Amino acid sequence: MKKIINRICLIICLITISISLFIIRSQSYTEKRIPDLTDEKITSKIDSVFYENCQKIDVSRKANATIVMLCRNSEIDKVIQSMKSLEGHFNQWFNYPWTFLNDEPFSENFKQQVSKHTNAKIEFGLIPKEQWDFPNYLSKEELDENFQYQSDRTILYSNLESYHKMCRYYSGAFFKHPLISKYKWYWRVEPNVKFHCDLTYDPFIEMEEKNKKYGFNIILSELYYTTPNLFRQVRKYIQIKKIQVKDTWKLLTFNSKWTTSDTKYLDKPEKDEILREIQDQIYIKKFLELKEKPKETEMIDQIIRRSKEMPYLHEDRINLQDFNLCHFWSNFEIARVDLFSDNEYQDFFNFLDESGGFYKERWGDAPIHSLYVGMKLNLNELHYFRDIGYQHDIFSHCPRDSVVGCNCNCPNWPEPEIELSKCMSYWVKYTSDDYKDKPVIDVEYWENKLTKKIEKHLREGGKYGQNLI
Ligand SMILES: Nc1nc2c(ncn2[C@@H]2O[C@H](COP(=O)(O)OP(=O)(O)OP(=O)(O)O)[C@@H](O)[C@H]2O)c(=O)[nH]1
Ligand SMILES: [Mg+2]
Repeated sequence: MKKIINRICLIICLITISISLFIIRSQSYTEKRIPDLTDEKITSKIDSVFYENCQKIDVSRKANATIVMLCRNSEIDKVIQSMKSLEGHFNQWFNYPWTFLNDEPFSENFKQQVSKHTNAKIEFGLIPKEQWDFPNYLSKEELDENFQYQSDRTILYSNLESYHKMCRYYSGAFFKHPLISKYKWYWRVEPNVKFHCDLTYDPFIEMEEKNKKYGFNIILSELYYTTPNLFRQVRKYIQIKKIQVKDTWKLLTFNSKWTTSDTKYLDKPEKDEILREIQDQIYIKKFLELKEKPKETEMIDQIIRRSKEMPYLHEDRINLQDFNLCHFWSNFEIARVDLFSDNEYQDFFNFLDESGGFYKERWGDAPIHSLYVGMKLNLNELHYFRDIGYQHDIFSHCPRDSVVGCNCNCPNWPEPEIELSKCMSYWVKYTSDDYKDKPVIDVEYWENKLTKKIEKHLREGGKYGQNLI
């Protein structure tokens, strides 16, 4: 009996210790967690979530929209996975038609299988060969040589001809397909994606009402070596066509035009740094002009150090701008078909296509759509679907229910708002209500002002190089 009582005591003790440890751990976790972007309400006059939580479903109005998926017959299981997820969280209530596109005819099995997973209309489209394949004037040898070259440099997916074709098709032609061009809106979905929250309102109707044209879910940085020449081509296009870029452009670029000077101070984006540099240059000039140099060893050291410095080489800088590599991850898009199907986009695409970047490099449709959006749309025409929990591949955005979202069931997975936060933080910064572009620094004004100050300082016996700013 005593043995049994002892055992029971031991078990109770162990349970109590475990519970206490669990409470202590979770408390210290809560205490330790530093607030990050995911705790913030990202909301401004430019863009906010359409609704913060679940809504009463209203299907009284419908948009002219489709859910589009480009896929292969062999991907049927992954296609069904995506369908089940999107139907379960959204389309079972809204019944938007599905459109499947393929460069080969869909099999009967594929058609039968997918039709079991939606009550909505389904259409299956074959992609015309001339839109899928590279133009005839490019020989197989030339294409293979380029793919092999990229593959040798270990550029992701670059040895897959089909991947290049897919990116080129999504960049330049999917919206021309008659099964897509009849719609005003599309929601792009891929095989094997997951949705983590319910979407209880109609995103197309909301986009339409708020005059939005392009909706995204994840914004991240492109792999540099997939698109080394893309930005140069886009800038060339902007110059030739004299395009006035819209304000989304700043989200995707580093602009080095901080000053009124085209050539000086390019690597110094902050005002303090630019003024310091102006001051240093004036001191050096004055010092070198002296017939008899005083024993200012600091100045001599500075001049020697500068003469040895290697300037940073900005490989892609063109017209004082760099692509910051941020782009909307286009495997999720809710957008207007005519954004891409109109002549302006077609002209832009043809220009890029002729440069050969879809085979000489591995340009993705994501940076191409994004740079076009950057050129042509203002930030208030974009929408961040923050409330849509979405997983593709290794990235999964899932909102904290406490901030936004409806019935979210978030996986324990790295959150792009934190892990990939650089591009997202630009979005937050540029869309915030109190954001103002930095005023351009008038170099001539500061050169004159600091020259006078330095001359006075030196006349009064001051030291060379002393900071007067
Ligand atoms: N019909 C067809 N669809 C393709 C082909 N290549 C890719 N796709 C589809 O195009 C979309 C993007 O292709 P993925 O291979 O998933 O490209 P990704 O998303 O960049 O790469 P992952 O990170 O591997 O998913 C998917 O919907 C694919 O099913 C192809 O050769 N034929
Ligand atoms: Mg994919």
